[in-house]
Amino acid sequence: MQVLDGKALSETIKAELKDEVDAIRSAGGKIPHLAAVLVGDNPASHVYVRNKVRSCEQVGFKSSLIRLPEDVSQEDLLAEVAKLNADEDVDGYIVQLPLPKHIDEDTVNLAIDPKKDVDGFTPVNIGLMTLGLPSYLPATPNGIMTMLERYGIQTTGKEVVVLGRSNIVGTPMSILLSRKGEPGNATVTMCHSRTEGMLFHTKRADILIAAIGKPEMVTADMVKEGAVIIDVGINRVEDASRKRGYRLCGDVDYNGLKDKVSAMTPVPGGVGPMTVVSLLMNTLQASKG
Ligand code: BQF
Repeated sequence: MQVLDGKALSETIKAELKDEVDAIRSAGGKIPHLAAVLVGDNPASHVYVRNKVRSCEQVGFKSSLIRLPEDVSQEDLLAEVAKLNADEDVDGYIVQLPLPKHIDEDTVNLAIDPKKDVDGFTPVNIGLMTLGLPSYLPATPNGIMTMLERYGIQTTGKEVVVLGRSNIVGTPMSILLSRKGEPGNATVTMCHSRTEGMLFHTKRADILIAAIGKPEMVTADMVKEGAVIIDVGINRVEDASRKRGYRLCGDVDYNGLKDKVSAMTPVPGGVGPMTVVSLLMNTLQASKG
């Protein structure tokens, strides 16, 4: 089995981005600037934002972190968003999800200037993507597309099964893989919590993409021999033997599948690092106007 090493690939792409930023700096051009808004104290969100800020440093981007308290009003958050829209030095920014329950994510999302929406979450960018027009692609699906491309995994004519229908992973992933082009041209089936007879679908998949958020839910009996497995899950499961008290595991039973499939992403070190690198690629694009 081939391990689809997202960590190593992300380092390769970051080195390429750094070369490009160095060239921009030498030419006196605009240094890409990513801002992140982090609301509250969700521990996972803190880790993710730290990963993003550190990655910016590695490639020579400027980054800004705006921290707001858990009990910030929606009005004050929207005021921060308006400030970032108006800040000419900020090329792109993200509002880290999830937001506290008293804040309406859709309202915040609609306030983000689509030109600075490097997460590709606003309706304008989702619409452009769906029409196959140039747009900022959502980070996780774009990271997976980059991974398929760089590893030379053909998708044309293949049966792809996507588990999960979220706005940020399952739905855009299905759209990207079914559109014209390579990667793309696949026959895509989307499964979700209301799918009946899931096994029928998963066993037919040449490429199985799991984005459901259930630890090790995909087991060997569910997959076809020689399939390619993309594990998007990042689940914290209790583990008393670890210093942190938990370990990360995917939506896929990696050890159970590794002798049956042809290629698979590990967790950690698979899709996660590719997600972060996609955000950097979008930010570079945003800085070029
Ligand atoms: C790794 C995310 C769910 C909900 C909101 C590297 C990341 C994760 C894992 C990371 C994620 C997941 C991010 C690894 C950003 C990916 O080595 O396996 C990087 O930082 N991610 C996010 O910002 O919001 C999320 C998952």
